[in-house]
Amino acid sequence: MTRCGTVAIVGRPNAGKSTLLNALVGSHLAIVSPRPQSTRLPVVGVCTRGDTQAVLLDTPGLLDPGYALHRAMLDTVRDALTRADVIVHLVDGADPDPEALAAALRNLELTVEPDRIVPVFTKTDLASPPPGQLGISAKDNAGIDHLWEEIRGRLPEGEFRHPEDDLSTQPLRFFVTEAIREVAFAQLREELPYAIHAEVEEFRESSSPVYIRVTMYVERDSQKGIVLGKGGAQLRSLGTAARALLEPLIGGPVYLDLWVKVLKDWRRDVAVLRRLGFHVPDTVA
Ligand SMILES: Nc1nc2c(ncn2[C@@H]2O[C@H](COP(=O)(O)OP(=O)(O)OP(=O)(O)O)[C@@H](O)[C@H]2O)c(=O)[nH]1
Ligand SMILES: [Mg+2]
Repeated sequence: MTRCGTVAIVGRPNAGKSTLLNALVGSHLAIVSPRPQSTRLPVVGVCTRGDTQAVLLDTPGLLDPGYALHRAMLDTVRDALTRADVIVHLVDGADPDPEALAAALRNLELTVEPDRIVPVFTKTDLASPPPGQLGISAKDNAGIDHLWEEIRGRLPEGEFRHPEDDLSTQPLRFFVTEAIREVAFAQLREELPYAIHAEVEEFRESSSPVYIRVTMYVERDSQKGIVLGKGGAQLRSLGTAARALLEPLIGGPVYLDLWVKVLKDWRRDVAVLRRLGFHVPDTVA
């Protein structure tokens, strides 16, 4: 009998959640950044090994919500915690906070059976886990197989929900916007990457090269100037890097047509966030 179920990957910002999803799926699906709070929407990865299929949910970091977008981010964590058969709680080896999940569950007023939770210490190439604790290093590819066995043992028996070679259930246009955010984290400084939201306006898969038009929203005029750069140089550099990430995913040449627009203070504006497709609850608990 095969096993199949949903696995939520949760933990504080920067714990290594997206890196683990990519390691399990074997593809660079989720954006990774040395800076915290890079994941905003859950990324779904499908990992099929032998008789077992795990639908992995990479979630935004557990944080105290500061503004409306944070409430939407935490709401996606709530949803993942509620749906998951198994919860992998990543504790950042470089900055451990083993109580983060318990605190988040209390704040969200959720209860979870303890045997659904697998606590995992990350970045063991930088620091050793406490005795008896499962540790992984995505950098050295250490402990991943052991973690997979822990996950597998907790998944219910059942048919696979997805074809064995599927890597995700999300549309390519989602990964287009994520690639743009990833290069924004790599190239733009300070607060600016956090102020960016990308939307695909047009996606012509039948044209050659594949034509993709994307609007990058920023919060202020001054930010628009920085994203464009002198003579448009910064925007071109973002486009070149994003294209390099996307072409392997799309499987061919891409023409990426990037535009920048101001959407004033969008991260704090509940009505705008909802229009952009974020689910913003009125309160978190
Ligand atoms: N040394 C080391 N660094 C790691 C490891 N796993 C992840 N990192 C780094 O830690 C940083 C954060 O990784 P992410 O995967 O983006 O973390 P996250 O938990 O998804 O972060 P948010 O989405 O912002 O909550 C990146 O710079 C990664 O390269 C590891 O095993 N060893
Ligand atoms: Mg992440």
